[in-house]
Amino acid sequence: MHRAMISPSMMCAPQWQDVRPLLDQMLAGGVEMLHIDIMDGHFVPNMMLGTACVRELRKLSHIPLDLHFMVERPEDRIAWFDIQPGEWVSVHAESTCHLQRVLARVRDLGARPLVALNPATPLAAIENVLPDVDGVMLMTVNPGYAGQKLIPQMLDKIARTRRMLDAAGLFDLRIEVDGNVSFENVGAMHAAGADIFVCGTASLFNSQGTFVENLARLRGCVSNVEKEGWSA
Ligand code: S6P
Ligand code: MG
Repeated sequence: MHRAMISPSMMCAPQWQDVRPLLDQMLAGGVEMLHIDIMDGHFVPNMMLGTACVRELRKLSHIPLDLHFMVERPEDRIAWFDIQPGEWVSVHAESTCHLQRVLARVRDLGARPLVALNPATPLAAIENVLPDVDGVMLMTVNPGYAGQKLIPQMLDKIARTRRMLDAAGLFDLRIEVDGNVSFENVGAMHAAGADIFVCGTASLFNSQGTFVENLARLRGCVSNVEKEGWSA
């Protein structure tokens, strides 16, 4: 089991007018990356976040960005975002017929390519690009919105993905999960093999606690699984 990494979903952050204090709390809490949802209104029925926002976040923080492209023709759009070495970049298998080419371009930029899958897309769609990626990003809800419920069969999909990677000897590849990573779900997701957690309204930006409280609670949930295993 890889050590868990936390990727706060910035589209869920309530403090956009002045994001600096939140970024300071993220840095102090050891947040590993910042999840940026890029939606074009075509691949998904929603639009956000844009190039200006990405540029601004890079100026304000050195935490690596975790860019999630939910766009048609990512081969034409990726250049707009001036991807930096060390950033994580998810490209959906469903979004382009030139998937391998786009992932290779991300790698050429010194970034870390992840291949992303919608809930209904079978794992067979990615078997030929596994040598080209640093991990697999599994949507555990249908992409487009925050605040949705986990699609239950995604837990088994996480476990099947881990088995597929291990069977291919790709032990270092990570599995990112995105959608309803709640305090209740994160343990089962981690036990199934996920190790990068995109956290939005279900946990880090849940109004039951402050960001700092929610981050501590989330780290507690994952470290329990790492120490003691998981029992539902
Ligand atoms: C949704 C997007 C996600 C959301 C995240 C929200 O299409 O890709 O990254 O921001 O899933 O999290 P939550 O906790 O509200 O489900
Ligand atoms: Mg996302």
